[in-house]
Amino acid sequence: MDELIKKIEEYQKELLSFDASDASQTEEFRIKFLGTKGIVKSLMAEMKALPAEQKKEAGKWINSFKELAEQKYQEFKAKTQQISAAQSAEADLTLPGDEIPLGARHPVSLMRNRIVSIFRRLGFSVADGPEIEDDWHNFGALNLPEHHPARDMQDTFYIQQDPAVLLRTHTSNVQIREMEKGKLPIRGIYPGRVYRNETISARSHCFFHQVEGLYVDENVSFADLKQTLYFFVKEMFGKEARVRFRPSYFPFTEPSAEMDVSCFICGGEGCSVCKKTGWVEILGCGMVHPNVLSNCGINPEKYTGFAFGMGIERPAMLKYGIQDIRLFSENDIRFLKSFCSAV
Ligand code: 2U9
Repeated sequence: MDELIKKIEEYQKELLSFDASDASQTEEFRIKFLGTKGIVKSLMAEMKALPAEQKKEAGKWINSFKELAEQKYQEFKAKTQQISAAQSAEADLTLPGDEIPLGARHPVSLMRNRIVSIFRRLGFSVADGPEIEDDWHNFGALNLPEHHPARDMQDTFYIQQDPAVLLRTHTSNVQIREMEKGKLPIRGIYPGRVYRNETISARSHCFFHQVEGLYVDENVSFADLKQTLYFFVKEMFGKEARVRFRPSYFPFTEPSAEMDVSCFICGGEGCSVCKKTGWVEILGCGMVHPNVLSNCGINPEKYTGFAFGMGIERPAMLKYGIQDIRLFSENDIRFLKSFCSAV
């Protein structure tokens, strides 16, 4: 199975570097990738030899490779037809120009903008930081020392020459950098792209987007956290939305909780989105762990803070009825166009 996936990745590289500038190269591409003795057919044959429980996953990989090949083939066809039409029209300058396809705001951006604008109205300011990060700002400062078991849940991508350099697994590195500046109070909201070393499927990807928030000052309490999140939920999901907190554990907050909102599709009656529970989990939160404050040079005897974090793709998938997380990063204009009127 792993070998088959590796092979698909190699073929994908080859496919992406292929360029066809005339009809015969386009046909060469079709025969090589999509022909009866082509690569897609041979992958299908290889899949048949796999044990039954691996076939489904392998099928998904092959299908998305096939879709990519078909898309590329259509692109080459359109391009080479245009070139030959232009040549035969002998550059008639009176002909109308080529239409530039217009997309629309990406659903991840739509969702991020909505979340960020609600917190901005509460006085939170927006900040961003590096996606390529060091071990301390991504893990160490957040009370996740080396060999801490919670690191396994956030396995990431490292740079071979220097294992202290990695792709951030959350936007919390930005909060650490803000706190290190030593200017208090801090009331910020931190959207951005994050990475996890996970197998790509319809439900999870090796990168996704998050929004995290942080408020550090004297006398910040769990009541402030709850009131802030209540406001967020009412603005985001409407006045009738209800919330519930469940105790949880994160190394960087204590106490910690997860927050559910009454299902915004069925209103809590029970449907396929909330798996008949009436509730949808939307974020994790808690009071910033005193060790995290100390790690950033802030006196935990004097200051307290709350923090929260939420993914963007999942609520966007639920809200816009998107079935496969991979659609977000395929850059297919038909997908984007379906959000022309969305807000
Ligand atoms: C600092 C201190 C504390 C941020 C937090 C969560 C809980 C959380 C997940 C939601 C879905 C990540 O995208 S997800 O998988 N996040 O549950 N995040 S508390 O806590 C912080 C951050 C920074 C300095």
